[in-house]
Amino acid sequence: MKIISSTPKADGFYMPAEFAPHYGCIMIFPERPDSWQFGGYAARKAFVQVAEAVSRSERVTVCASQKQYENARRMLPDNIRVVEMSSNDSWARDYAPTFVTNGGEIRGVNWGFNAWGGLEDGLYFPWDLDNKMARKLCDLYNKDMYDLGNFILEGGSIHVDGEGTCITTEACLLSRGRNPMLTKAEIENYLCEYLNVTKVIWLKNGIYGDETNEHVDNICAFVKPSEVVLAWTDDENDPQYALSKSCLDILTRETDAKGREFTVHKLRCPKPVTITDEECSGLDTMNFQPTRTPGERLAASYVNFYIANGAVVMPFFGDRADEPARELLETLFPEREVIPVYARDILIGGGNIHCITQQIPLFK
Ligand code: KQY
Repeated sequence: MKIISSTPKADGFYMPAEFAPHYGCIMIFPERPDSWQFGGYAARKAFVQVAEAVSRSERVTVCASQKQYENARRMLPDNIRVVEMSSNDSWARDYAPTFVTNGGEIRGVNWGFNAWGGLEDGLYFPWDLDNKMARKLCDLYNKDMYDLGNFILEGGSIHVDGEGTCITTEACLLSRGRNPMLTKAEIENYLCEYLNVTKVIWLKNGIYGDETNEHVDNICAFVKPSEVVLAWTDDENDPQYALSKSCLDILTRETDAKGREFTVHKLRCPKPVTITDEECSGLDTMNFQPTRTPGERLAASYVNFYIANGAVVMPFFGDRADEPARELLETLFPEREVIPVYARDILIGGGNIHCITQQIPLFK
């Protein structure tokens, strides 16, 4: 394994779309008691269901701390590899490597990670163990790595079509806690060089109340080139409406890197999901402060699904919108099985199924 000082674009490597074939998937076992209620017991069960669903069609590796190793090994089926690795929390999407390919070989990209905003508006401190994971995982998989540790970016803040287009949000990438010394054009240039894209679509916002500064992976996702799903509500009085409508307007007037117009499928959100008193009582405090308050709205969206080789693993919330969302994804992914996982216990941590998974593209 070596660190490469050029860029993926210079070397003919690019980030493939999530719907392209995978070698496997990386996840991290949850345990942090100020993220996951009641010590993470229910979250671990939900993570196991996600891992099991993904493992039906691709290799899954779950990283677990020394403390949780035994639990992870006992709870996960034998076909899932468990590797002891320390982290601060469990968001593989955000700090496992972003893998790029040249159609044969793959390499990792290490972005800097500062817990979604560092000391400005980050969500925990420290984040040093998370920030080392991309390197450790490139070592584990014996893949060379581009090191862009001085540029803050989480994997959940980008989506690509594998054909030159990246979608992101201004709310996140231009936030003060990430790269305040860089202009929008400089940030875009990093995306073009390290994802090897030629067009970046800047949505303004994401999901209302999304504590990541509104990651794109909760609001909009490619289902194929020039075709996306967009989290939607028909309720004009819901603060989500204006955010989703603004995304729709941008996607309607934009074209992708190949000049194609977008087909946008509205994926209607569940009715607002709020955290209960009981759930809050199960969360540890952080610096003597509660991490959630009873009644707080959580950033629930069906767009936060993971596309595995043979499946789409999607969140269910116990809402009337669950089944229509499943039906739409079944129509859009006719060759994959849509597998729902009841994901409230993941949502309480601040993300969902896409946020806790990171795909590794197929390599030769
Ligand atoms: O990518 C994500 N959605 C992670 C959110 C982390 C929140 C920490 N509580």
